[in-house]
Amino acid sequence: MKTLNKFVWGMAGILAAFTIYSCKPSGPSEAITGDAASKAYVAPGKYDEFYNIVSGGFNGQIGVYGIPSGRLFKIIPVFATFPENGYGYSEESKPMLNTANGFVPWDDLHHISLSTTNGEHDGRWAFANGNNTPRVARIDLKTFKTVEILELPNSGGNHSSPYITENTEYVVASTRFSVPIGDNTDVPISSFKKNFKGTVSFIKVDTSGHMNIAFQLVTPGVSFDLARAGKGPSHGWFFFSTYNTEQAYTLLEVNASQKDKDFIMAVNWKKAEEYLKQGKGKTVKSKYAHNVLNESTHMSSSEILEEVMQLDPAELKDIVYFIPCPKSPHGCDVDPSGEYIVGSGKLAALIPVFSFSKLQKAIADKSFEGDFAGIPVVKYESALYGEVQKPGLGPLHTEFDANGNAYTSMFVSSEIVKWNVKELKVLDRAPTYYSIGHLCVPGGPTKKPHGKYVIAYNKITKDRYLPTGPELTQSAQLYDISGEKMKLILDFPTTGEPHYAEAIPAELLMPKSQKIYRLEDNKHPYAALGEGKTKVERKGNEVHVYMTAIRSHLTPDNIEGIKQGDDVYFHVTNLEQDWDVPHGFAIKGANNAEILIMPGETQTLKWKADRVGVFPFYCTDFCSALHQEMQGYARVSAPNNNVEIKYSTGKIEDQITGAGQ
Ligand code: K7E
Ligand code: CUA
Repeated sequence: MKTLNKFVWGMAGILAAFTIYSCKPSGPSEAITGDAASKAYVAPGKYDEFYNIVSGGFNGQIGVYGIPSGRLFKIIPVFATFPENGYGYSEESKPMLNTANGFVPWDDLHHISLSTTNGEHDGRWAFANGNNTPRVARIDLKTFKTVEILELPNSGGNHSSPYITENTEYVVASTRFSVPIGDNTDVPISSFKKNFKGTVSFIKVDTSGHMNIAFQLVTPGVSFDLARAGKGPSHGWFFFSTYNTEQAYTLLEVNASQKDKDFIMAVNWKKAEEYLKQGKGKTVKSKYAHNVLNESTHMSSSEILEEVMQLDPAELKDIVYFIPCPKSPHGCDVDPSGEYIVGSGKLAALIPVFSFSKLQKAIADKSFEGDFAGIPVVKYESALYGEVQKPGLGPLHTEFDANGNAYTSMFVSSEIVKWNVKELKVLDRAPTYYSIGHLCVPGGPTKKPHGKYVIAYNKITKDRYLPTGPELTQSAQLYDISGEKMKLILDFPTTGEPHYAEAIPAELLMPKSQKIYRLEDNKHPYAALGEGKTKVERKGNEVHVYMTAIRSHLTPDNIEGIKQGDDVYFHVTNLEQDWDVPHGFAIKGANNAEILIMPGETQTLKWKADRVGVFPFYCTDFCSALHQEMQGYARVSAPNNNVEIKYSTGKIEDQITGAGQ
């Protein structure tokens, strides 16, 4: 989205008159006071009404905020290493970031989807996309931990992702950058039309949440931007916005903006399932990683898969249809009733709303205007319900409330526009500060929106916050939508660059939130389930320390017999069975990070003993009055110095005096 700026400014004509500053920064003078501000006030000790699960963009993380207070509760590392808790640094979590390209400790996370049952939030999981090295992650909302990451083969730029079907049957992920796929990928870039393909991966989610790619649709080389599943009457269908149907491969700013209309792609996935059952799929070789956290061993593992099933919609009729949509559509959103599909052409001067029932009729009547790469193109008018005229400039995304209204973000005119879905009439506008990207109404993408608020996630914050050098904070803005007019009630900073977010009522997650890991369930192979079980073992040049942590000591806290060149594995089990008492572990000179061990959990820090000496280690999380005492020493001896492995806690030996030893 950072590039959209440039893209929009590159367009001649209607948009030329606007500059990024068209919405004049007016600054703190527009401060919100009195009644409005008090709506966002959550008194000390009181809980927020909603959890806001917010993508972090280029930080590869998710931020968890309270609404209406805007308070930040947690950062969940997903595709990025996180030294704060050792994610991607501990031996247990490293496999989570494995890919067919090896260890990839970063990604660009734009969208999240909260799991649904019957089209309503069920509070089980959040899914998130990695754009760059195409991946989809699953986060468990009991522990707020990333528990699974599945890489997507034959994909470039996994942007149109992760979108879910009504009962979380599938998570769907499609490609922004078409790429050559198959056996021969060493082709001229200029052979784009012939060799470059898009793919839409349908990832099956089982009842325990585990993901596997059921099939991929191979499509013509266009860019998929966003997507939404049908619901209610349109359950069984999926809708995708596309751009670059020009199939340009250079200077897209100009070359991908030639056509007056791109497409919404409608996919009948129930039909695709039938073809799959009839054996019409083709197994294709491709390598991709599947990483899973085992919550009883606390270890993640990574497996490289070798094959994926593909379906060709040009051959297998009745799966895919294109609907013309003006102009370079970005968002593609389905209203709570499942009847209306909103395409937001970021260069269009109107918002088209398509009707699912009209689309069905158009397909039945074969009301086509032709085909695109062998796939039927439905006539625009035959699928169109109507157009919202003069909504604003640069429509991007649309969310819905429970009263038949839609809220569309306008990047260029920097506002949220409220309009009535059935009547296609603009009802209200509220400025955003500045250049809104995504927006979120709690429950907005579900069958039963919770409403109450709309939250804007902005691209520019100039003058809203204290300056912090060349880059200012990222930010969101909260509007009360309980009345007819939207009312700005809060600005709050966010981490990373927020794109899509969802908000879910606190009562759906709070009761499920896990407080500890039960020690009796800890099946970690290196766990020490009691101080009596601690030990230090040498295996060749590996030293394994089975360590425990409890307020306020580490066992063992004196370790000798490590040799220079050894790889030392500190397997630390937190023996606490009490909520909110993690212990941390860090050792001098470690080339990675600390580990933060939750109550009842075991985590491992690998440390290369690359020099001779005595090295302090300690607990990093202020856990008790004697936290500063929670420390120890590891002695590393020269390889030729005959020091036996020896370890203890609380053992006072006769003091050795004098030099040496
Ligand atoms: Cu509009 Cu990447 Cu969802 Cu950002 S995308 S705004
Ligand atoms: Cu344990 Cu500080």
